[in-house]
This record gives sequence, structure tokens and C-alpha cells, in this order.
Amino acid sequence: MAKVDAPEAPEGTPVGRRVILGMLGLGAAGILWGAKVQSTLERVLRPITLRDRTGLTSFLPTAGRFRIYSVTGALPSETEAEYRLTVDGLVDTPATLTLPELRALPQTNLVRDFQCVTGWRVPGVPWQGVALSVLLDKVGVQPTASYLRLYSFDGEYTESLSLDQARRPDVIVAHTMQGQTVTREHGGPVRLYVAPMYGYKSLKWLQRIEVTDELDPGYWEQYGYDIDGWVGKSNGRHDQPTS
Ligand SMILES: Nc1nc2c(c(=O)[nH]1)N[C@H]1C(S)=C(S)[C@@H](COP(=O)(O)O)O[C@H]1N2
Ligand SMILES: [Mo]
Repeated sequence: MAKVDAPEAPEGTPVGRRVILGMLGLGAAGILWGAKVQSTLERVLRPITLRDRTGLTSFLPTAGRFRIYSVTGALPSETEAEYRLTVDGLVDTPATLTLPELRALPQTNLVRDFQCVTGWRVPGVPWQGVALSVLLDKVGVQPTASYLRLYSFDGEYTESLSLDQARRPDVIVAHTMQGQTVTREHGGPVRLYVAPMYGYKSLKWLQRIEVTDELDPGYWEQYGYDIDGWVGKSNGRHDQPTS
């Protein structure tokens, strides 16, 4: 399995510095671009790094690009054919959907920025998927329910949303990103995309949506990040992307 080293530090270690350390082979990188890009970057940046550590981020040709994160240190894999999404819990009719079934439901298209709480941002990313509200209506949410617990098939990452948040039109179960089926690195074949919140809410490798009556904070929320991770309003705010 491809290896992705460390998750982002809960305290919000500046990403720029971790990128640099990783590229110098000093460890501590939670980032994977693909080996070719990375080795080119190492070659180009090493001399700059040695001369000027603090000013380095402005030279990084990674501005506006995604970093690939996985808290397990690995990239789990499910083919498009074997993929299944389960929606269960406090619902009238639990459902298990294939990728073609997801594609056959009413679709939502969004073009929105993707912003990690550590400061990096990718502007204007095109997404396509099914609004969570459509899935919730399909299974029939019971009156006692008020939250969702979302599970990844990486076996470790979870997220939470209130039902009100989940019913927003800009919260989708995404199967397409930048014009292609969501890639394995980006959490494919299906991930969550919570447009109004920081990236940590956008759970990758989505496997299960459980409707519940109690709030169960997600992975990073257990390390102190806001449960309501609104971009610009919550505790991880970074006005200036670091790289
Ligand atoms: N399963 C899983 N989902 C995850 C993460 C993760 O480590 N594991 N990281 C989160 C964080 S902090 C961010 S910023 C985004 C990054 O998405 P990307 O890897 O596609 O750039 O995924 C989010 N979803
Ligand atoms: Mo993030």
C-alpha cells in the first residue's frame, strides 16, 4: 500500500514547514504528491531551503494544490465495482447503494474552494455528487434523530454533522471531483464534501452514514478542533494560507 506518513498535527503545525522537512528527508511530512513531482521539488528547492528557510513558502510551486492526508498512514482501496455506501441507524428503510445507484440519483454540482484548517486552500474545485439531504429523504429519518456519524473504510476516521448541517444544499456525497471519479488519494470512489467547513469535515473513503440521536465528535474533533468547522469562524482559522 502507498504510504502517507503523519497526519497533520492537532496544534496546527505550519504546513509549509512540514512540507519542507519532508522534502529534505528529515521526516514529519504528511504529504504525498506523487513521487515524480516530489523529487523534482526536492531538487529545485534544496538550495533555496538551505539559504532561506523562513521565506521559502513563497517559492513553493504547491500554492493552490491539494495535500493528501490519511491519518492511518495508508491509502485504503475499493474499486468502483465493489464500492458500497450504507445509510442506516434511525431511519425507516436502511439502504446500501452502489456507485451507479448514487449516480442515478438527482445530482448536485458545486464549484467551491477547498480549505484545510492548517492554511492551504485550493480555489474553485468542481465537485459532483448527491446532496446528503437526498439520501436522508430516501431512507426516511426518524423524528428522534438529530445527528449523523460518518465512517471511513480506512477503519479509523469518523466525522459528525448535525442533521441541519447535513441538509444544507452544499453538503454532498461526492463521487466526482475535478471532472473525474474521486481518486483513491482523494478518498474515492466516494467521499464527503462539506463546502462551508474546513477540509477535516470532508471525510474520505466514505463507507457508512449512521443516523443517530447523539453527537459523537469526529477524529480531529477529539483533538480539539471545532465540531462546527465553519471556514473563517471556527478555532482553526488561518487567514493567510501558509503555502
Ligand atoms: N478518511 C480520512 N478523511 C479525511 C482525512 C483523513 O486523514 N482521513 N483528512 C481530512 C483533512 S484534515 C483534509 S484537509 C482533507 C484533505 O483532503 P485531500 O487528502 O483530498 O487533500 O481530507 C479530510 N478527510
Ligand atoms: Mo485538513
